[in-house]
Amino acid sequence: MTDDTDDAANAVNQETLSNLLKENRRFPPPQDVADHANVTAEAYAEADADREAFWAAQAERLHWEQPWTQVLDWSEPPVAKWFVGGKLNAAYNCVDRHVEAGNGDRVAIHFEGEPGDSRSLTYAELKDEVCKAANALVELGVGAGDRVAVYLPMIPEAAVAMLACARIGAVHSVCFAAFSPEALRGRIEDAGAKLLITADGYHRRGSVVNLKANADEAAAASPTIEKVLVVRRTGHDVQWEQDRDVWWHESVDRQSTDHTAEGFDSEHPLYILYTSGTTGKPKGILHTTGGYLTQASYTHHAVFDLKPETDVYWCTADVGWVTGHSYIVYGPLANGATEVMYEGTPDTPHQGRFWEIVQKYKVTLLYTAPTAIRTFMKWGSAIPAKFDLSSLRLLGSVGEPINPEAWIWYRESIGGGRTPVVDTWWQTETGAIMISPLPGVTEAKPGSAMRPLPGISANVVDKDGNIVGNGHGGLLVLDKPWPSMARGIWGDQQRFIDTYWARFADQGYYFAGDGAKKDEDGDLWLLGRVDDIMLVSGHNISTTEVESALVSYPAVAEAAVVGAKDETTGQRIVAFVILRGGNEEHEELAETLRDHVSKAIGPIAKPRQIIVVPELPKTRSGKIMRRLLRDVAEDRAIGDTTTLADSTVMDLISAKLPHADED
Ligand code: 6R9
Repeated sequence: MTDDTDDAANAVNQETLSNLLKENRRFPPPQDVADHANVTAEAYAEADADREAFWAAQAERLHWEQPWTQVLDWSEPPVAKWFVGGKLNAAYNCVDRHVEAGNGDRVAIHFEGEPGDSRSLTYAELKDEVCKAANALVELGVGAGDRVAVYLPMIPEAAVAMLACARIGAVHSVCFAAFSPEALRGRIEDAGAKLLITADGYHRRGSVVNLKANADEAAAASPTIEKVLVVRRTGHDVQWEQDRDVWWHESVDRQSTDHTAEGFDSEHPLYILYTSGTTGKPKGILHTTGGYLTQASYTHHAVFDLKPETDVYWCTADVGWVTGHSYIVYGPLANGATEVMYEGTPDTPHQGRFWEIVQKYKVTLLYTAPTAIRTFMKWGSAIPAKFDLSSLRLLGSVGEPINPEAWIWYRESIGGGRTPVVDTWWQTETGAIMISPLPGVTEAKPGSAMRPLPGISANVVDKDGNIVGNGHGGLLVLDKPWPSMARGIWGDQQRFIDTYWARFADQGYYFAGDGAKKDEDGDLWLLGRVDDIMLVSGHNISTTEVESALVSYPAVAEAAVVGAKDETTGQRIVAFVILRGGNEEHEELAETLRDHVSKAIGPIAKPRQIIVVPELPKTRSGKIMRRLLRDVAEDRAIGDTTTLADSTVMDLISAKLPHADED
């Protein structure tokens, strides 16, 4: 076996996951946050006492055209029906009702373009835009149930287009503006979209991206597309299909600002969003209206502690990611928030761009991803220190496990050591946040998403579905239905069952595909995708724990580890690391890092090989694609890179290999 004599580790076998990393730092909520928190500790007990009554109370946050007759119908799992018989209009809830309540002058969106242009839309203006766009969609022949592909950059029209679809009951399918024509075409075909909404282009890293050219290529190969509605963003010359293309400013601007929002059934489809995971054909995750909007609104209120009158909220995600759907469009707008929307990248024209925006709009609530936080760590604390970030009162993280050291850096260097940090776990399939601290309640542990939110239930099980005890690792499952759960995979319900529900069919659990552990207090630590878990000498080791150990070494900003095939140990751990600014690669570095990991979590987790790289392969939502690193480590041809944000990264990494430390 191994030289690891730790009892817990010896008990580990292929059924559970090693629990190696220990973290003792604790951060109780600041008193002023606790004193005024939107949600207090009672919410957990209230929800436990009567889960359906709890969610029914949260649904009252919305305006219903017709009340529901049943909170939850779970008679045909895994397809839930929430707020059965109720009717509502998602766009009315996100826009009109705030105007009717007298808040029409409140800014909904502060838009900041990459070149520095900006504009602010009040709720009254947003309502007019959404109504005009809804009228334009109707004129273009779009009706309830039709699918509309949205291929737009981060401009307010993206939110307007989504809300206009919702307003008329059309189903939007947003595709990342960075996706290739072929990726867009495949999604249009799968959904059978009849309209494509796009833009001439957008600004990125100081240049203009010709989005229309990509849209044209996709549309030309998509027989279902009847019209292409084009927003003018950059003003550069574009190709024009006279019979097919329609300018947004010509079609939308002349419409009436009156549009009556009809109530749609609570289970009416709201959107499809494709998630590729790490492999395979993208899955069109289907979300419906009432339950989704209820949980998006409640979680945004609870987790970000939003005070709509005074807070300025900024979620840096792209609208093409589920985070943009739930926490740029539906959650914050349903709650009447004032939010920032930024078109560009964090380093254009300089590496302080995010902090300049926080300072300019006096952002109070910031929601970003670990990948961005680790990039900022790499660039160094001196950059944010040049800006006034004193407006910030809460920081959020989503997308990947946040390494404890990145959590601490975020709180210290961005939050001035005073802000709560909420690490929020959820998925495209869950629709909204599931596991997260509550900022006024939870004593946070850096790196832990802590507990399921009130009304949500999750657990950690072994491979047979037995619940593991505190101090043990295994597979994360969701064991009770929740309002914003996916209702299926568009056009492939069997795949929905096979992917998420078949594994623990006997128990009726939803299998999230993530590893997790419960610490001694029962708090949850996410350990990365199950597909990435490494098996070394009979021990299942999570990528997250080894990466977090590496990132806890001061010279390391970011790390990705993979298990590569090994004749003696099954797999050997190969680590790819990015150094923090000012640190150079040197001869002893690999040995130092190996020792550091060994001391931090144990000799079993020591990487065999350490490779310093300038960048890591990531998806458009910033997740590390370990599959590609495994190809490199096992010296194979590199697999499918179509969902990679920057296709040149793999060349940079491969170029580093001859110099790798091969001891
Ligand atoms: C919202 C979103 C879902 C997967 C999920 C998990 C990872 C997201 C996380 C996290 C650890 C967190 N993930 N948040 N892992 N801690 N706070 O990211 O949706 O793009 O569908 O990805 O992302 O692996 O299963 P999506």
